[in-house]
Amino acid sequence: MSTSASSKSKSSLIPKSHPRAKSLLVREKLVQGFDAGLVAKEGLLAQGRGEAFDYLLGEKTGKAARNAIKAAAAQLLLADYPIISVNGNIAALCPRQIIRLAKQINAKLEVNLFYTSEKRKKAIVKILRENGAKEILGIDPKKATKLSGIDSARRIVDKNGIYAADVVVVPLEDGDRTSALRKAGKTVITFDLNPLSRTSQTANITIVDNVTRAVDLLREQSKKLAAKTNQKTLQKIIDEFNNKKNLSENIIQIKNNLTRRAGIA
Ligand code: PTJ
Repeated sequence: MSTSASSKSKSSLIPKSHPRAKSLLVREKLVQGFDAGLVAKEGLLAQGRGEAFDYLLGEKTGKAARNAIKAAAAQLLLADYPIISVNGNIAALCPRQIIRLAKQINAKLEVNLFYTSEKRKKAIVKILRENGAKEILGIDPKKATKLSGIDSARRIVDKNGIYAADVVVVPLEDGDRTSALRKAGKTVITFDLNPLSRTSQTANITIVDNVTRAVDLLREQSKKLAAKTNQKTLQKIIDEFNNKKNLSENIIQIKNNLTRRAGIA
């Protein structure tokens, strides 16, 4: 990724020994992604919101998130035509990981932006290609069509991509499209650190975890299940998963962390 000298030097200003080095380095990825034209200004704010929830969750993948990852892996393995939607934040934070996930589950990638701009789309396509993506949907105007029930630019989808998909992965999403996708009969899987967001509450499967941790975990889980699980067992994993219950468990995890930190447990 081409980055400005200033953001490069800022990464090198974070000492490895800093107690919050990991989180600060992820933040720098976003800043570098912004400088490289991948991330919308609003994407920086979204990251800040995510960081706050990650802090409350303990900055690790909890049990509830692991269960959601397992259900998502089963759902993706049973999908006929899965698509992963890529926005600016994903392109900046984990381009290689998202491409590896797509390969593992045989899914296609579609660039779909909320704050749409041709220039940013081109930068995102470039970074995906540099990281090994062969086929990228959502960039050919001749293949564009509209998803009904949504007013934002996210309504423009690829006829051969999200429009045709049965399962759609929408990381860091806004609630409107999740709801429109559900109404269009699609199964929606999201990554969202905020268990209270409309997206989290509307998706079929919400992975309440940082994409920088969870994308690789989802790929590993998909590989594991693909190797030794039959269709009936995969369906059982999905049937036993309850998104509302899983979100409650994440909220309880936050509550327990806060109680412990307050010294009242
Ligand atoms: O690139 P674009 O134009 O498509 O725009 C992308 C953003 C992210 C700006 C857009 O989708 C947006 O405005 O999203 P929201 O409504 O701010 O929602 C983002 C959600 O993702 C919030 O609930 C955050 O808590 C959550 N989030 C932020 N960073 C992460 C995250 N979830 C998982 N991992 C993260 N790293």
